[in-house]
Amino acid sequence: SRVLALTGGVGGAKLCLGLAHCLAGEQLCIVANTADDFEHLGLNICPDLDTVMYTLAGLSDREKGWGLAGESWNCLSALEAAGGETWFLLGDKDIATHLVRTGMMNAGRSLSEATAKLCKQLGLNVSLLPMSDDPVRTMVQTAGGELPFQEYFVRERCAPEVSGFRFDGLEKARPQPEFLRTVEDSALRAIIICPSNPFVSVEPIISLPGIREGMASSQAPVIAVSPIVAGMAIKGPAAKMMQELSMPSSALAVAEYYGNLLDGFVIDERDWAQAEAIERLGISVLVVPTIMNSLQGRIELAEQVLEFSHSLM
Ligand code: FO1
Ligand code: CA
Repeated sequence: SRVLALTGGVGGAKLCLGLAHCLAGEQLCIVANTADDFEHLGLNICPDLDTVMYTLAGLSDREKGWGLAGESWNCLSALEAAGGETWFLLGDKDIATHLVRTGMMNAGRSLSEATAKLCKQLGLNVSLLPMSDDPVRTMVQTAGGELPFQEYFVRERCAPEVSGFRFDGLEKARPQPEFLRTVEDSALRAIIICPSNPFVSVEPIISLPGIREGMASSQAPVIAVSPIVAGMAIKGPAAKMMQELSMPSSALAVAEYYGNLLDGFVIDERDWAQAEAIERLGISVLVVPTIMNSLQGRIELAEQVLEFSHSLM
């Protein structure tokens, strides 16, 4: 019996690491968002897959949460001197990942095959899957027009006011086959929505054809961990986006957004006062410390989420 975790980048990756410590490799299936992937300088770049992969391998940069620790930036400096685009920071070691993936995909292999190869090279034994092998691209709608996600996020530093999102390619994209099989697996133990951005990390994954339906009809409990604590996002623009979309930036608003997809919702102890209102939505609530600053914190939260899911079976 397996656990399925749906995740974006930095915040979600921390919980995935905790889950990987609590479960045997074959018991955990991690599915990462690929809607913030993009093609840049001829490379296929998959920020969320790489963030999860580097985090699980213990190689991620602690401070930034993305990229590799101990990185050097010689290529970026040379790129600048050569008049190339340098707004997206690519470290020398990270570039090797993009070269292997791009090479495989240009030779006709799928993103799943490239991801499996990269994970194997790092000695990972959990299954980390892209949500789809078909390209899906988040377009951020702003007053000044639509921006591809990385241009909004990195180049414009999330400054433009957001009015909505469009996931280019989503209707035609098929969920990754093992992902779909896992959602439909009658022996599935839990579906965990990691503390990632609900609008740009989780929404594309659960909107893939068949996934929302599969989650709703699964006998496995669906549990989300709130990415909003005390009105703020732990990382990234989730709280800013909620304000711009005229939603309160609260754990309750995240629970309302996911709605009846959820059986359980995990909120931080600082938000204990919202538990009652969330339970009135018909969603069970677990109140615990959710800030994962250490490996121990990540493992403890993962243990508590798994125990909670068991109680909801
Ligand atoms: N995030 C940034 O804020 N600035 C960057 O220059 C940047 C480069 C980068 C390179 C490789 C990679 O895997 C991730 C990178 N990220 C960078 C993070 C990335 O933009 C993610 O999409 C966000 O963390 C949101 O999930
Ligand atoms: Ca259910």
